[in-house]
Amino acid sequence: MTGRSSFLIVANRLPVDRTIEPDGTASWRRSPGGLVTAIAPVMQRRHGAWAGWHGAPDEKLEPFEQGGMNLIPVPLSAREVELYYEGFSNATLWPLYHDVVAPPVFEREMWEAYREVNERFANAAAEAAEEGAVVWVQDYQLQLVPAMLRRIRPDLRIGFFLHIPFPPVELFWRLPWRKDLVEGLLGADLVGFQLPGGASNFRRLCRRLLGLPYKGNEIFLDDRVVRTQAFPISVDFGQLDALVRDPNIVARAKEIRMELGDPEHVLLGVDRLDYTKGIGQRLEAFGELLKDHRLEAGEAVFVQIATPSRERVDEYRRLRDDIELQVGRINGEHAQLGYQPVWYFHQSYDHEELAALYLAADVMVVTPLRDGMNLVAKEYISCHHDLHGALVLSEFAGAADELRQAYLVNPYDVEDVKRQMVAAMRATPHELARRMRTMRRRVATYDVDRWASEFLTALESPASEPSMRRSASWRSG
Ligand code: ADQ
Repeated sequence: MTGRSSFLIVANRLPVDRTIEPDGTASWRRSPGGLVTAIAPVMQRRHGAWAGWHGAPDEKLEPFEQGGMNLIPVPLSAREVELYYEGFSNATLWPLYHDVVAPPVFEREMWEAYREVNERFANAAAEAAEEGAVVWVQDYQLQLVPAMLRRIRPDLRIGFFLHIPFPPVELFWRLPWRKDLVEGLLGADLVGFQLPGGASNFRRLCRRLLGLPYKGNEIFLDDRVVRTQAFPISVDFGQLDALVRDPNIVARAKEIRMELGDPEHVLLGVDRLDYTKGIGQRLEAFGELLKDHRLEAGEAVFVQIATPSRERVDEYRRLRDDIELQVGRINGEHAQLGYQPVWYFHQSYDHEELAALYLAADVMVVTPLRDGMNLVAKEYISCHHDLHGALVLSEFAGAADELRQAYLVNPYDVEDVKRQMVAAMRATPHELARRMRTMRRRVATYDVDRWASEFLTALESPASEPSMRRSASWRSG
């Protein structure tokens, strides 16, 4: 790669995966996912670059080009993967930001590694960005980068987007390094959140922790203004909508239903195997419906796809064992020859197979205990131009703010989950179509392109003058 870039993404991972061919040669493939798709056109227009870890520890790679993107690999040692990634990011911040649904680990060694790795990302970005470039930092693994980067390169326009929830002040307060993290984020010109609630939690925290005044969306520092705002992320509606019209996908969806024994109702869950996703809660509800005979044997099957995730973190290993035990119990108690109630897959799928599964499912069950947004819910909606299909959705998923016509549930209330699952299965085609139509309109309008362009437009538009500070009230917002 030659030269510096006027537009730079900084994320924990590069948007490519390495595949090894049968003859042993390595090649890179663009990883699936909305973020890359949404940002790729901007990258091409602006000679953009992306800095991130390439996925293998203890390996230094030179910058390279792939699919029109300039990629800048940031190296991580095996120890840093353990302490910065599995440790501080996924054993400290992840549970803390998700309402402490698992106990967060507070270890100084992990924090030190997090700080050092964030410094490395900031240096890589500082080197790659041209004068006055726009730099967009992604997610909880890199919250110190905005301030570190501003210190080296005050000329840059820096944006940050948090993909997970930002917790209430009372929870964040527990973090021994709370001040460092907040100051890290305040290095950005714009801090984006999934929901207005996250943005307001952050503003309140800045006032309580650092005594900073704010007004509306703006936080006033001595010499600058930091804007905070919600930008609910979305999916590539057009691409999914076109995909499920492909006759091959339609045929595959039919085939899937036949392979499941052609039951009246196919219920589906698709998640990373994560304790925030409420997989156990929805299986419990389904198991009880069979036990109570509100569902007869053969009437409904539950397909749970659980993508392997963070398998070296203790909490995730325990979760996998728990879920697999639970699936075994339900099937043990309720299966009959020719009827298996729960089909569980601990595997990843390509997006064609996933689309066929969405199309095949009558009821999509999304029951996280806390989730920043949840793209699976929006993907399911995008796949149902037939206006068939119901979404059972947790009130604690960010997506519930937009998808009000879903069958909303409190995942902690098993009776509520059971009731709504049954309501979704028994709804008339007219009722399903009414709900689906409204939800599709929402996702089609607010797709991932719109998310990216609204964020970048806000980042590049000027904020208020710091002198506004005088009129900012300590109680406002
Ligand atoms: P995640 O916690 O990973 O994302 P989610 O938003 O549901 O959760 O995204 C998961 C993605 O992985 C979806 O696009 C889904 O299709 C895909 N996926 C899941 N299982 C799969 C499988 N078995 N095979 C292939 N693909 C699979 C975090 C936050 C979310 C937020 C997103 C984006 O936790 O709240 O919505 O970032 O900001």
